[in-house]
Order: sequence, then structure tokens, then C-alpha cells
Amino acid sequence: MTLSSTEAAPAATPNAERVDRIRAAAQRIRHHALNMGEVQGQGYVGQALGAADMLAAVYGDQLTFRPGDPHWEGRDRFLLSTGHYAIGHYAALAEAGIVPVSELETYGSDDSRLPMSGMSTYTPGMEISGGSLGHGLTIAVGMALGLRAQGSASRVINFLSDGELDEGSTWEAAMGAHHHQLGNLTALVDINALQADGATDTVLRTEPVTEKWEAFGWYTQRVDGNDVGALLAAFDNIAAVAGPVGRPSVILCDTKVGRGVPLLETREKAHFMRIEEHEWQICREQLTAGYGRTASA
Ligand SMILES: Cc1ncc(C[n+]2csc(CCOP(=O)(O)OP(=O)(O)O)c2C)c(N)n1
Ligand SMILES: [Mg+2]
Repeated sequence: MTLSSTEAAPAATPNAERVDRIRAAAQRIRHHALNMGEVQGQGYVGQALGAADMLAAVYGDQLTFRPGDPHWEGRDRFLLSTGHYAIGHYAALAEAGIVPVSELETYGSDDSRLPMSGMSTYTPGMEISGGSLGHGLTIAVGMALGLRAQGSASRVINFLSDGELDEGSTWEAAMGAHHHQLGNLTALVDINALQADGATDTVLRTEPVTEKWEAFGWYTQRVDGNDVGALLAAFDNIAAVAGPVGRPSVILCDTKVGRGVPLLETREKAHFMRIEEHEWQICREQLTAGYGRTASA
């Protein structure tokens, strides 16, 4: 892990039981995502598999919430900017007990509470409708500011993607968060090196991305987003410096699209995957065969 900002000493290594618990949750999130993807035969399955460790760490280790009362005022807020990642978010909401696991099979169907792009009016626990990219962090800044003004101890975590870093509004929000010293705000960026039109570095290069966030005044860490131990350690480092007033924090997470399913890790058209009928079972078997196994390993 690269610890870029200097004010926090690295926290102790997260204990094995905690890491194992979150890794197991991530594995279940991946299985849910495959099952949901099969309902449609296609979709943003690769992103769900890639971000499963981040989502498991957030819901299983970081957020305070009441599963049966998604609007509870004292909850932490998790904002999914990237509406197309909803499949992974629904899997995490099921894992968290906010959405019944049995409902996941309705994903993307007419009248389902789980549309293919995340909608706050449809789904319990979905704080925003984030499909129009570049708005999540702006909303998160407003929420963090509002919560602090109300004297709330709740934090705001915004999940965004590397493609969203192409949006000017993201950087306006980043500047605003630092200006207002939103120590209750964390951005979690999935850097999967991919966008709808191809590789991020060919569409619009965002690197050196760590230095950019640092220059905007954020407490910046960059980790392997498929390494649960590194993710938890990064959150622990934030906890050591966080407060209602202070630097906003960002965890830049390098992930692999399709992580855990070698068949999908090597797909050329990875943004929106078409998966053949006979391949779903292969995907499940590959996932079951070993967490952390990659196409190159
Ligand atoms: C404002 C806006 N512009 C364009 C789109 C179309 N769009 C949908 S997903 C996507 C790719 C965004 O990049 P990223 O989230 O990194 O893609 P992924 O990693 O999921 O392939 C784009 C451009 C959109 N949803 N919103
Ligand atoms: Mg991407």
C-alpha cells in the first residue's frame, strides 16, 4: 500500500478474523452479482466483481446503519455515484440485510425495486440516483456540510469511478470539500482503468491521480482495492485523523474488472458484458474455486 499523506501513522494491521469476515462477505457479494447478472444475461457484472471487496469493507466494517430502518437519521450515508454499479450495491445491501436476498432475482425486471441503474426512490438504502456521472461527490459535499451543521456524527462515503474523474464537477466538489474542511467525508474511487469507451488512459488520462487528490488538499491513500486487509488498514488510518472538521479523505482503489472469475477478468468488452447461457455456471465454479485467483495467477 502506498500511504501518500503524511499526517497519519499507518494503523496496526487489521486482525485476521476481521479480514476473513470481510473477504467472505465479498465472496457472497460476488455470487449474488453473478446470480443477478444471469437474470439479464448481461450487464455490469465485471464492475460488481471488481468492487466487491470495497463494498464489503464499507457495509461490513465501516457504515453505521439499521437494516430495518434505512432512513434512520443517525445512519452514515453511502452514496453510489455510478448508477451502473447498482448490481454490486444491491448485492451489498442484501449482504447488509437491507434488501432481502430473495429479491435479488428481480434485478432489472419490470416493477422491481432493483432497476439496472441505482434509483433512490426505488430501493431501500439507495441514497441517491447517481447514473448521471459526476454528481455524487457534489451531493456528498452538501450532505456532509448539512450533517455537520446539524451537529450529526454521521459520516458520508461517496463511491465513484475512475471515469467520473473526467467530470469537472468532481473536482469542483473536491475543492469545496477541502475548503469546508469536511473531515466527515470520504471518497472511495474504483480505479479499474476502464471506461465505457475503453481504457481510461486512452479515453482521458487521469494519472497521476494520487498527486491530483493531494494537490486538492485531501488526505490521500492508494491501495490495492482487491486486498481487504489494505482496504481496512486505509479506513483505520482515516479513523485516526477523521472528525467533523478536518481534511476530507480519499481511498484510491486499484481493482480488476471481473475479479475472482478468470473467464471474465480476460473479457475484451468488459464495460457491459454479454455472458452466454452456458458460461454462468463456469463463472460460479471459478469463483467458488478460489478467492483471489486471477487469470494471470
Ligand atoms: C454525465 C454522464 N456522461 C456519460 C455517461 C455514460 N456513461 C455511462 S457509464 C460510463 C463510463 C464511466 O466510466 P467508469 O464508471 O469508470 O466505467 P466502468 O469502469 O464501469 O467501465 C459512461 C461514460 C453517463 N452515465 N453520465
Ligand atoms: Mg472505470
